[in-house]
Amino acid sequence: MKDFRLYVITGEEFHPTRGVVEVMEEAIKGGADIIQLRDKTNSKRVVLDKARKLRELTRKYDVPFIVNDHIDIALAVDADGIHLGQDDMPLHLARDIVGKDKIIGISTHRIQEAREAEQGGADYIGAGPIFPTNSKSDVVDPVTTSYLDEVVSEISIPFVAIGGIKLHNVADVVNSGANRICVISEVVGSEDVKGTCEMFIQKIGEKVIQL
Ligand code: 3NM
Repeated sequence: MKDFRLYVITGEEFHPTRGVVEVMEEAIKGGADIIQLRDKTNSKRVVLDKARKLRELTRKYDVPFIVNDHIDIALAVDADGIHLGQDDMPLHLARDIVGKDKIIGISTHRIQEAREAEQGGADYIGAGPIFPTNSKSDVVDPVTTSYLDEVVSEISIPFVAIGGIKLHNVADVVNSGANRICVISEVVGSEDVKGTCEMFIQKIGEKVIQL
């Protein structure tokens, strides 16, 4: 898969007066280099419609497009991949359905889940929530950057740090060895989506911050 640094997931509740395509386009212009449609509330028909529009947008900018949960929708719009949680369809079945060329990402919250995802052929894992977050309802307690230390030392596939990552704390995550950051609220809830992405990209590139 194409490498990435800033993974932005949709969170429409954080921008009630603006459309999802407009907000994600600003994110891409600011440097988001992979996009996920995550919609846990709307009907399949509504999610499909958004997926179509985001597929069109991401094609225009040549940015990979991932659909959360809905394998059928991902296939219908020819998304680049799917993202699954621990309670979703098992990885091997998902792989059988989507084939070897699609990206499959898995959320992990402890090292055993990360090992299983790697052994099962996931293309990347999410590692989180690093910090407290209000963007996910059934979220586990924060795993802190100590989980990133474990992932860095044991896991070889790409991992993306997620959960409560803000401009003010991203340095801690980067200094723990994360090269790829995943964000919802701090980006899509911002007054300046593009500028916020640019600042994230800059901070991800900074690595160890001198004290
Ligand atoms: N997954 P924000 S945390 C969608 O730990 C999601 O697997 C998580 O949103 C995990 O950047 C999370 O607003 C929410 O905290 C991330």
